[in-house]
Amino acid sequence: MIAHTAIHRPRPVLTGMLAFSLMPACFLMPQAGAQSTPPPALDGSWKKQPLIDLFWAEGATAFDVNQDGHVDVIYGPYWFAGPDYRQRTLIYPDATRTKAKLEDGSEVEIEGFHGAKSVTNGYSDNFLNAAHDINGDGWTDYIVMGFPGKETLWYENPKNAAGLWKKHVAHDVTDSESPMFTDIDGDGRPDLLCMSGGHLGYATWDPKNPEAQWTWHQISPRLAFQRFTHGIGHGDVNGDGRTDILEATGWWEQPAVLDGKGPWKKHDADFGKGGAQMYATDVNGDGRADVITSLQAHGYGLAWHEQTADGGWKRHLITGTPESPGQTGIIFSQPHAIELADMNGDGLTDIVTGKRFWAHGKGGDPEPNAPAVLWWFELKRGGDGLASYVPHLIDNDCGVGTQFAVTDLNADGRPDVVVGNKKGAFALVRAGQ
Ligand SMILES: [Ca+2]
Ligand SMILES: [Ca+2]
Ligand SMILES: [Ca+2]
Ligand SMILES: [Ca+2]
Repeated sequence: MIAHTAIHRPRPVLTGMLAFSLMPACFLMPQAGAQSTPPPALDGSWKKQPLIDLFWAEGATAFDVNQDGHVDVIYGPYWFAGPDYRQRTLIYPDATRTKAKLEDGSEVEIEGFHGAKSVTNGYSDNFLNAAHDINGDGWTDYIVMGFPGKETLWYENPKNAAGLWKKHVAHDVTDSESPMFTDIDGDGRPDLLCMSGGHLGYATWDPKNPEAQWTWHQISPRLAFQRFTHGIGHGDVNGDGRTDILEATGWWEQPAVLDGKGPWKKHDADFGKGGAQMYATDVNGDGRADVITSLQAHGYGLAWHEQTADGGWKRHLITGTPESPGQTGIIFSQPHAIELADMNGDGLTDIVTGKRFWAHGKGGDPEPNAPAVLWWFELKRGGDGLASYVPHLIDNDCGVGTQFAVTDLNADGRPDVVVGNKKGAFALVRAGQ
């Protein structure tokens, strides 16, 4: 294994709004003209462990890479060995370097892509991650969805052998900003849900020939979908047992027979201007699937859309927009990554999301320098079709990228969170018993 040790370098100047974002929460006040609510003080219920402060990816994942019984964290070209994540080992080459200016005007070289540390905007080649044993050898492999419009790759777990992991191209044109890895066709294997060549669809691999490129199944006509299209998701919207596909302008109904002939039936709906990962799940317990999505990945608002008896949709705002505080009164911008998980073990599915840090740099999008919050929203059902969410702050200075992972890192039975973005990577572990 290739073990890396931390390299100490002079720190670049952290000026202006970045310095602001690093201030303790108690000093944070809303910026002039800003809408974001200042986050409350951290209550100690979560422990944050920064793993690296270099920008290599907008996502992260976690699985037991070396099969020692401890879940490991995977971020960009590295895996960090659990349970302390102090040893990092290379998966693919980490040769990218960028420059940052020091106070005296000199330049320093920084590992990775332009992000928080270089105070300059850039983009990585690794946007979203997933974990699955693709080749069926009993070892979990690492799936990398690259820059929007580029390849989806999978790196083959080397089963504790030394050296880089073998790279395989799964799908060459992965459009959409939130491709997902989930079972669409119901065969029990996850598929790559994305857009490609203007079509909505999914890619599957052949377990008998796992090294071959995956097969693309388009389910829509050629439309205006492109690499930077926002909002895509899945769930059984009509309760027929088959997974349907969601996007910002509606849902596509999976037919009874997947013969590849003709597009799936589209049902128009207004699920916002284009969010991130979208989910169909019954929020209020009335037996009908509802749709959870952010309304605009680079704007504001997290919402659930209640499916009414006539198949219509009623929007319930959970976090606010500049126009409305929403049910929780919590407002933050750039909800560009969303995961669902039962965070408190009560059997109801909660929402985890946060602010994408510097999606378009320190001057792009609304309030790029407001606190980089990470929240979970606890679902409460009131009966009679009522539902509401109770906000719980996880952290106020990590945010999200375009994907993150919710999984139990320390085997205490409670979900933890792994984040990768332009600030680096963080493990957020539920504290206490
Ligand atoms: Ca391990
Ligand atoms: Ca494998
Ligand atoms: Ca269905
Ligand atoms: Ca419902």
